[in-house]
Amino acid sequence: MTDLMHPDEIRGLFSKAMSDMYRDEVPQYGDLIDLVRDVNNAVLAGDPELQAQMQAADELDRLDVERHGAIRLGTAEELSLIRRMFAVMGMYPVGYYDLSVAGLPVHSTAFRPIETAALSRNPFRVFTSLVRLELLEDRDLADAAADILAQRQIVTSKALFLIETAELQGGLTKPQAEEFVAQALETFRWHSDATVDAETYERLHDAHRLIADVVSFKGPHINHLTPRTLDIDEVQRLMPERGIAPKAVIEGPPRRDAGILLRQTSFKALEEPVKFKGADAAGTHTARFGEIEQRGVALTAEGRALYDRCLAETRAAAAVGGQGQGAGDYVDALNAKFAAFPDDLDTLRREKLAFFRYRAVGQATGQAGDVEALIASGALVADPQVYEDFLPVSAAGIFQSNLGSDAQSTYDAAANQDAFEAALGATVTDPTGLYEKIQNDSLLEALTQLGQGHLLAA
Ligand code: OOG
Ligand code: NI
Repeated sequence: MTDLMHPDEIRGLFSKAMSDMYRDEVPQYGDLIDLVRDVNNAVLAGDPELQAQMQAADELDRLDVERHGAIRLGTAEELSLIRRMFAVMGMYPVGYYDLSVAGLPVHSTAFRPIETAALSRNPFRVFTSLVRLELLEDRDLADAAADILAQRQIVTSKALFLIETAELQGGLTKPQAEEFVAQALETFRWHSDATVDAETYERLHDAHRLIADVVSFKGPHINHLTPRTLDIDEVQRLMPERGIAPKAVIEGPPRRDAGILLRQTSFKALEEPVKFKGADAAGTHTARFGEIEQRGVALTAEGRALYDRCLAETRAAAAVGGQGQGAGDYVDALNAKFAAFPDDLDTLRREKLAFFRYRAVGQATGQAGDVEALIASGALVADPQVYEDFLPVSAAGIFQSNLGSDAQSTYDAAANQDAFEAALGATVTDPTGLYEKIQNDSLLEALTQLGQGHLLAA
């Protein structure tokens, strides 16, 4: 049997190749990476406790390579092909995000690794949206868009061959993996030659800017690549000094001592020159942007319900404020409404609002009365599990801020996870179940290691 490269290693090669390509395509991305690295180093240098905790939890190494990207696809065939491509790199569809409620004609999933070891190696994720042409009111335009999409092939024939090889062989050899990465990269490259004429582009654009972005080009160009920072407020503050103008408000929860879920902010990329079919003069299109994120602890279903409630109350309060409300007012409302959310890890754990991963350190003496006693003795440590997924309200805010404020539409639509999964050719995994399993498995292993098997029955 020939040696196959581990999918984690293929994903590492691929995320590096994507990062290099995006740095060439969008120079501001390179500036942002440098800024995020500076801020992360400063945070770790100023907080030895955090540094030690991340080191012990095996979370430090991944930080420097951690990125998420986003793509938008046109057809069911494309979505299922992309699923097979990402599977070669150990990335699987997790979660279903309905964005029609936010006036966007797409629904989405995130391809990402799911095992603890794979996540600590390189948690590369791609937020992947599928356009919902069925939501367009202009049926003629929807048909025309479908015809245009039916003509493109977003995966090179070599990449397709290697995907099939991986499926048959159970993986790829090193030379095959290297060729696969080079070929897969082609799918996500930016093409300034549009596949449509300027008039068709305008019609698509009028229906929705997202539709024009998906339908008018050869493939699903990667539209942003996001590094993870340990202090998003600091990066946001420093961005203008490096010539980058972020959106006014950070999406998601407020700044807290015990960070939860995900905070994100983005900046608009430049308008890019585009050559439409049959045109001499260049047109323009805004496709790509930049984004940063800060990740906190994953929440249980109860924690998530509390988060959703606090956020809904914030948005309602900000809406009452109405026109003329500034970013400062929104942040005040956010802080006020989230006061109801416990802000220390120990309470989040005891109240079962967040997910943790347990590890044994040292020895336990005798039989402990309960898990709390083991934690108090220092023999058992509970590390917060990083939230590895996305947030639909935040994602909608990121989409909107980069599409321009004129992109507000309303769709008379409901979530349709069944249709999404039929297009995908697979079911999406429920993220909450993944965190729960990691929590339970780690507790079992740690208690066994500490000779506290009697606590497992409890
Ligand atoms: C995806 C926007 C969502 C995020 O981080 O929530 C996203 C897109 O614009 O295609 O990337
Ligand atoms: Ni993003």
